[in-house]
Amino acid sequence: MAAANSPIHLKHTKSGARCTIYPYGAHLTSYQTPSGKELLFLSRDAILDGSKAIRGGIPLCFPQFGQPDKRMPQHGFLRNNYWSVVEGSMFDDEEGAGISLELELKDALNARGGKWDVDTKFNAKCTYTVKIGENGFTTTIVMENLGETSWEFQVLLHNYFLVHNHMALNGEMCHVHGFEGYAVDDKISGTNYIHGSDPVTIPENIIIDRVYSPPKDGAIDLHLTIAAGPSNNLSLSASGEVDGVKVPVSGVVWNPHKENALAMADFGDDQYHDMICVEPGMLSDVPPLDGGKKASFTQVVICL
Ligand code: TA6
Repeated sequence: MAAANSPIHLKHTKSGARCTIYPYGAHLTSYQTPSGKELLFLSRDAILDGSKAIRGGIPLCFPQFGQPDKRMPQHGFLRNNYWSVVEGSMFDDEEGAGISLELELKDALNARGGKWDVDTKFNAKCTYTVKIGENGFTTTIVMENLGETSWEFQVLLHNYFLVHNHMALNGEMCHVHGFEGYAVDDKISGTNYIHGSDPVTIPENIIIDRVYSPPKDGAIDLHLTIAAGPSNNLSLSASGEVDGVKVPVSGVVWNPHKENALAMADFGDDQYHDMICVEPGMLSDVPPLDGGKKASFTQVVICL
C-alpha cells in the first residue's frame, strides 16, 4: 500500500502567494501569485497516489537526466520516492514562506532490493528547499555524498510551465530568450547546431525536445526570459556548483506534442497545448562529487 502522499499547502501570509508540494518526489505542483495566477502546469490525469512520478509541476531529476542505460529509472530516483519534511524548516515571514524536504538515497536504493545496477556505495542525501514570495519562487537542491567514493551525476529541475493554449494567444507562439549562442542537441531531428540570435519559439504543432548547452567561453549561469502568452512572462535564472566550484548550466525545452502526449496515460486530452517544459540543469562538464562533499543547484522563477 503506497504511503499517504498528502500534499503540503503553503501560504505566504504577507503577500498571499501559495504553493503545493507533495512529499512524493518533493514535487512542487503549484505556485500561485497573490492574484491567484498559476505558473505551473499539472496534468488533469496526473497520478498523485505515489505509484508514479507526478506529471507536471517540477519533477526532480538526479543523479541522471533521461535514461542513457538501464542502471536506473528515467531521470533517476528523486521524483519516485517519499521525502521527509526537515523538522522546523517551514517558515512564513516578511520575505516569503518555504519548507525543506530531504531524502537519503541509500534507503531508496535498498528499498528497491538491488533492482537497480547502481553502485551500492552510492550514498547520497538530497535536501530540497522551496521558497515562495510575492513575485515567484526559488527552488534549491543540495546533494551530499555521504559515502567515500566519488560519483558522477547530473541534476535538472524539470519545470512544466502553464501556457493557456499555445496558439490561441492571437497566434502567438511561446518564446524563450537567453539560449542565443548555445549548442543545441535536437533529439527529434537528430541534428546539432548553434542557436542563433533569435529567441527559441515553441509552436504548439511540433514535438520539441532539445538540450541547450552553454558555449565553453560563455556564461556559467543561465538567464532566460520565457514569454508564455499575454501577461504571462517569466524570468528564470539558474546556477549550480560542485564543492564550491561553479558549473555551467544547460537547459532543456520540451513539448511532447499530440501523439506523444496522448500516448501517456497521465497526459491526455490535448493537454500538451497548455504547457511548455523549460528545464535548467547541470548536464555537462559536471565534476564528480567526492565523498563528504556537497553540490547545489538553484533556480529563481519570477513573474515579469
Ligand atoms: O524533458 C525532456 C525529456 O527527457 C523528454 O525526452 C521526455 O522523456 C520528458 O523528459 C518526460 O519524461 P518522463 O519520464 O517524465 O515522461
